[in-house]
Amino acid sequence: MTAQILVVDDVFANIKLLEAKLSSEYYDVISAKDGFEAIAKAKEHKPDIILLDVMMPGMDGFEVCKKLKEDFEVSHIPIVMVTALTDKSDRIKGLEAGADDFITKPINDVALFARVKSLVRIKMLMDELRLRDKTSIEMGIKQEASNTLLSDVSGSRVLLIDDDAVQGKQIVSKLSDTYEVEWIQEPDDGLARARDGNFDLILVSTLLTDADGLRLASQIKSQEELRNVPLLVLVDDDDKRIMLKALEMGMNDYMTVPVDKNEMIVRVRTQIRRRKYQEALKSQYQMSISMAITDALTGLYNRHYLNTHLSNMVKQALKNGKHMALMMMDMDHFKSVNDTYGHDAGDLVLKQLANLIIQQSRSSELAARFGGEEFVVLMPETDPASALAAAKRMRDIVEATPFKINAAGATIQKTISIGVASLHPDGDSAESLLKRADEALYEAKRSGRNKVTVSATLAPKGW
Ligand code: GH3
Ligand code: MG
Ligand code: MG
Repeated sequence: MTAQILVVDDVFANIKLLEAKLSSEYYDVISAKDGFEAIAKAKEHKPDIILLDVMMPGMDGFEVCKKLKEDFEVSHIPIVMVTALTDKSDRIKGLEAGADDFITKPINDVALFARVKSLVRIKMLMDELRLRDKTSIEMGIKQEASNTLLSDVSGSRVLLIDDDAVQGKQIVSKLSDTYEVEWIQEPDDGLARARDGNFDLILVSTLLTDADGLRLASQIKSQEELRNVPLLVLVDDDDKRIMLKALEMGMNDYMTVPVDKNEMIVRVRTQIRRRKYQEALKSQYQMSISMAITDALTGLYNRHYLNTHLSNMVKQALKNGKHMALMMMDMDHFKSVNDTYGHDAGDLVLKQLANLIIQQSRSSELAARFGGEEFVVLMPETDPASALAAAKRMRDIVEATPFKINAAGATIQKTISIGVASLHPDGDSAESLLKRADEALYEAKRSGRNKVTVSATLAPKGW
């Protein structure tokens, strides 16, 4: 996943510092030295995130933020305000101006990367949702874009697990204006409640007296039905080790206690919005089933939808200077399933393969049945190396999965061949991208099957 970040600061040394930090994590950085330049560059480059200094001469960060949020062209770009550590009123003003998150100077790397990563992820889902809306509107199966409504998350359900009576009460009071909060003081009850309560977000303290909060958080996160429920942990301000560990363990973000009210509101909001976008993508898919754009046997998108959406995705990626990739896969010796076990067994195998593909794909990816036993996955914002890794994972999973061939539960082993192609920044198109993937797939078959091959012609830098 690659992302472009606009860094705005009037002090050149600060820009350089952030540029060095962010580049080391492979973000693409552009910069602006004042508010006017920031607005101009935001409109020109449409970055994925803006890191905005508050204190700047001429136009301060609040005013820049407000102007950007009022401008339809750029209002969807998440803004992180870089504020002074001491000044709480900055955060209130930032919130009023529409900021999506805050970080304080001097900048702590863990905080910086956590915020940027969360926001890049949500931006990516949002972009894909907007694109699918566009495709659906073009295909005449939808009247207007719906996702603008999703930014309102008030009334969402939050579960707080914290045994500290004073701290818990403060957090509940800070969040209750906006969210419906349930507070569990007994950590032992936390897991069961998390499972049953249908929450939009879960907050777990890592400062529990008699229990290991991080372990509890990780137990919650590992429940299949809670996998997509955002989980934030409360950590001690000085405990960098726990912050890092929490993020490594897959928690969505952390907040340091005592928690600033405004910071908490935005951070909770960001995570709930991410979940809502994921759900919107899912429900769009559900809707698509009744719209004749999915394939009847497998339930995946059909070739017609794929073609329309691919062409939009390619245009968007070229316009924004983004990576994108696709994989085309085909089951090896599928005909022999039909010949040996009958056509119904073949159908059953195809359905199971489609389910595997869905399970393996991320919410922003789009899986389609391209033809008979051929499938395509579109991967927005995916660089060539990640696309190759995803294809290899898919190949491995298929090889390791027994496919049922009848109701009695008899199974067979199958493999797939995959061709991967990545978008080239100049002169590429949906047609040529598909063609290269198809050629790579052919090569994978020719070289013995159960293989992943990357398209050689027009391979972008990095191969
Ligand atoms: P290869 O490894 O070269 O891909 O060999 P293969 O046997 O998988 O490929 P081939 O293209 O020779 O055969 C594909 C077969 O898939 C032929 C066709 O009858 C069958 N097929 C296509 N669509 C369906 C379907 O919806 N259901 C079933 N059961 N079979 C299908
Ligand atoms: Mg085949
Ligand atoms: Mg085939």
